[in-house]
Amino acid sequence: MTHHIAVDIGASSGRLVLGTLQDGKVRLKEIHRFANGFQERDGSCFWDIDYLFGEIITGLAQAKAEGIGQCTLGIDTWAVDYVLLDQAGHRIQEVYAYRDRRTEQAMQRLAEFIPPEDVYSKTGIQQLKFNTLYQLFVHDREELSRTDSILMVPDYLYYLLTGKKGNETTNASTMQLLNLDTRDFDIELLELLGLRKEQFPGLIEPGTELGTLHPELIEQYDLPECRVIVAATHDTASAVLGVPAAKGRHAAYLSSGTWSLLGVELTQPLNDAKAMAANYTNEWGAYGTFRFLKNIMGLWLIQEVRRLDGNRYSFAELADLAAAAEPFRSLIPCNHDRFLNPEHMIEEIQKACEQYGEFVPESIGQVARCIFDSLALSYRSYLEELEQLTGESLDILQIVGGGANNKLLCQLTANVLGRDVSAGPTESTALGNLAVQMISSDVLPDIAEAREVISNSFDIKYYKPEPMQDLDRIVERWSKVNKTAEAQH
Ligand code: ADP
Ligand code: LRH
Repeated sequence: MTHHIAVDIGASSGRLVLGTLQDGKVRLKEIHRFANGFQERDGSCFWDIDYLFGEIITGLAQAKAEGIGQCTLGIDTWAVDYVLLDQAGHRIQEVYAYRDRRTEQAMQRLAEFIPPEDVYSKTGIQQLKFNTLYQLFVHDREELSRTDSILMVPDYLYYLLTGKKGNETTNASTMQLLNLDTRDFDIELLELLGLRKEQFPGLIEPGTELGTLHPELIEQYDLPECRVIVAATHDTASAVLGVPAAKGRHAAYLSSGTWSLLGVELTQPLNDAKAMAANYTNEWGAYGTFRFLKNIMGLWLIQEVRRLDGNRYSFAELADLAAAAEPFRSLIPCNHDRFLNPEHMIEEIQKACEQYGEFVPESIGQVARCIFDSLALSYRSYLEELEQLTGESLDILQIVGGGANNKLLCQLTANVLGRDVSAGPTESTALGNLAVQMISSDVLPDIAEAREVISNSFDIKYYKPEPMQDLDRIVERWSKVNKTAEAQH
């Protein structure tokens, strides 16, 4: 039996998960879990990348202590953020977090040099002001000029572990710098940023065997001997690989964590004018796929509410408090930019309700309810849009990620969509990461088989839509709130 370890670091937490395949089922064991989050310093937002690396080492040492002498290893993290290395291979800067406010005007400023339509037809990537393209556009010129290598966060963690540099493709596509036709960096976009192609070590596909852990690390920290395999290093790419087989249904997925990523898997990009107008993305997937999806603000809203409330309640308790509050009393346009990184999320939600003529939630349960109701309504709008754009009717939404634990949100989603919802596995990202390792190690033949195995290995919950009498009126109110928000900003 081979052991495989997934390092999966999301914006809110990270874990090392041991995966093994036994009797046609994949078994998971969490070895180590740790908190993650960006810190604000002097008005800027940064990740603590050294802390994250330390937690990976702690987790690997724990695996060894639990008897894992040999394994394969893969890493995934959130997307778009990057690390600059100098010629000696040292980090030049602190790692900016994508919610940093320095890219506020970057999209408008870059549009003076290249029409957004051209960027979209080249890359197929949705316009988000924190895409690497915009972050690099506003990055300190002097730092960029002394940069030898530009790596994404997981590429950098791989480099620290193995000394090998590369730009893994699923995550590299979120830079908004890859050209769909050439399947390589777009030279015109690089020139606009004043960058040279040689500053990127080169694209590598998920499944590539990168090497082994530095022997000094193994010795110093007593780590297992790892064959290091390049996972689909963008967490959403791994999450979608880890979605269980849909067994004949026409399914969309919802990767529900800090973000809600709602979409379908395609084998060709869909970057026509309509997809651009709706701002859907075509992120590169493993095995020749594309994730045609929409970023929705997601559980970040409740994470912030919980934090500002002093972490008094667990997420499960917050869902219970929301369940006890009056439904659909306050609606917010939850995907509005104002919620990306407001000074104070609870006050921002209250202000939005006041501005859009909605009941202003006071208690934590009311605020949480407002978030979940609004998220469910946003899933409905985007699922309908997705059907229009792809021309495919979708009869089930497969929710994976931490949000699949939220029974209230899952049931609300089924009710508001009027369609079936499945929930789980919650660790689909680690599973997708492990699937690539298992395929690369010939333990599993391909991703179709991996998804069958995932589907047979976990207890997936199903939610049937319950009738909602006043749904039409609620949907109408929801679209009015969104239109008002758009008109005001
Ligand atoms: P990320 O990878 O982006 O850090 P996760 O996939 O780990 O996010 O999901 C974290 C989210 O899952 C939390 O913000 C929370 O809203 C939700 N969650 C986790 N456990 C529960 C639970 N028991 N009940 C309700 N929600 C939960
Ligand atoms: C989810 C995610 C998402 C990106 C965002 C930066 O963790 O990777 O796919 O858009 O973070």
